[in-house]
Amino acid sequence: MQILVLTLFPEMFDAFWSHGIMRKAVEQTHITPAALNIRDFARDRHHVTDDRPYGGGNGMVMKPEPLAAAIRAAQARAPAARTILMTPQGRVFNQVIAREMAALPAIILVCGRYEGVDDRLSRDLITDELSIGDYVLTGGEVAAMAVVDAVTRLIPGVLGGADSAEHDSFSNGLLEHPHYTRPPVFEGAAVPDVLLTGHHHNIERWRLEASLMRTLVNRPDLLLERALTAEEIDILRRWQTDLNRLLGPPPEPAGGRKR
Ligand code: 4FV
Repeated sequence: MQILVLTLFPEMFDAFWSHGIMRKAVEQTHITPAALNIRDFARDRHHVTDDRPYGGGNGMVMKPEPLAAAIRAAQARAPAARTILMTPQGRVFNQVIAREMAALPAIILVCGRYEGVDDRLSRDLITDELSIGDYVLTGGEVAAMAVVDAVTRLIPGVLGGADSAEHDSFSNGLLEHPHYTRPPVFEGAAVPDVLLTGHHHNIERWRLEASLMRTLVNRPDLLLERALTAEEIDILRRWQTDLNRLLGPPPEPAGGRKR
């Protein structure tokens, strides 16, 4: 995958591309990344890339001309690319989007700074707007790195067999089960026995129950977004029975929905 990042701080990506799985992905040409400096596309003597906002208000806005020139240069280098603006106004990035993007031949990521970029850029140069979450960053670079990291590890061949993405959080729409490694007892806390049995079916069952419980407690919204498997319903029903035994049957909600 060709990855072009447009930013005022290309040096921020030097370290990002040259460590760990990102570095291996570059060396094995699973990704061919480059960071372009938007300031190089500002034609005026002082290479100005920002200006005061029309309508007044605090802060500065990124000027359209240098950004448009930078985007067109990037699109000329990667004609098949999706051009993605990192912005809090975008679609909230998640594992499903990451999986979709991992199949693309090329992406161009536009990193804003200041209060944001002139909105006229989104008209015909930007194909997608992505947000990494409902909070405001000082720049789009950290968001772009999060997207590149999550997408690159899903490109076939990037993650070796050992650390495949199959069992990822969210790969089945649930939070991941807990992980343990040696020592078997750490500061008095033992590893769950079943994990030491080598009994794969029982281990898979334990991991599914642990994922379900974690998701039920930490992210019940995720459970409402997906269909439950027969095995998951079986587990939840058993917990429901245990809870009913503990609490007694729930009072009949007036006209409530029965599963
Ligand atoms: C952001 C986000 C984000 C907004 C103004 C950069 C900042 C500044 N990008 N997901 N959340 N961007 O906060 O992607 O230009």
